Amino acid sequence: PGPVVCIGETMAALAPDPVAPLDTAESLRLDVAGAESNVAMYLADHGVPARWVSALGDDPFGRRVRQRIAASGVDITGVRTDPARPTGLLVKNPGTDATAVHYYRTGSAASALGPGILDEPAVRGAALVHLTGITPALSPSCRALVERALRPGRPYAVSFDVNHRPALWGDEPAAGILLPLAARADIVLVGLDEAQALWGAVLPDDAGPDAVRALLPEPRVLVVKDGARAATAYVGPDTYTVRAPKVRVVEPVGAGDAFAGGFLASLTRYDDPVRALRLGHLTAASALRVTADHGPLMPPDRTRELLAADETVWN
Ligand code: KDG
Repeated sequence: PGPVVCIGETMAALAPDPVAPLDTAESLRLDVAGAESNVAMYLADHGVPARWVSALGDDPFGRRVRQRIAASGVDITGVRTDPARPTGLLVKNPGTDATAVHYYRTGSAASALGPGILDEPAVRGAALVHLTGITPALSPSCRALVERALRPGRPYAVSFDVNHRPALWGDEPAAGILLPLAARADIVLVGLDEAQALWGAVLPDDAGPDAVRALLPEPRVLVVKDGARAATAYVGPDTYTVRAPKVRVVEPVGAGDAFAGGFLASLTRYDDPVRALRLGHLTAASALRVTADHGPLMPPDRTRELLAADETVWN
């Protein structure tokens, strides 16, 4: 089979180091951030051929992003350089409860991507195309790209992580745009709290994973992640739930992408859904243990041991 092709924007990311609010921080750490390239990196970590397709500015941040993602073993031959537009930037502002994210990405190189990218050789051979709900919020051309990738009769399967980023949508009704897009994907990943916040108006109060499946019956595979508790996979008529292992959380950003990387890596090897959920959880733990979006996987023999172990040893 062809590679998994992850399409979406990746930015330079700045975060206070040591952790402090931006008001008082004296130094910032430079990293990269992008949901889809995070998934590509975790896929590559698991030995699954992964390609990241996007656009970057002809600038130092763009070169930094390129180098970082290529160094992770991801094929970046499908990444364009746009000399007319900059690479996007994300700045993290740690607060007492949560970290606020500030975007400087309007008019970025990636925001000018459009449906034409799907005709590029980098996408044509894909077995699976991975997209997120971030891309349709970036620009009309990016939304058209996602719409076209999900067209009926497409030559690849599509996985779609809902990834609702309220800061990107402003007054636009994200709920009504993301639901029909998700409904057309083959594999959908969504957080339970994310689904409740986004689709609360059409979900029952205290909706659980089953209510989310009732809202999204179309995708062959739907994964509803209930934070630190569990994740449930609906595969056709069958349901599988796997508890999450206990993890000492350093910073949660990137964990959803890591989960997707582990889950999809397992699915591409035709593993059963329980094993795929387990690899999702174990990969998420790698992101939870670090401040960056991407953290190192545990040693392969430890992963094998935990995948084979009874769930009770996880907690
Ligand atoms: O999933 C983590 C992402 O939120 C982060 O890497 C940045 O892609 C990003 C975005 O658009 O918020």
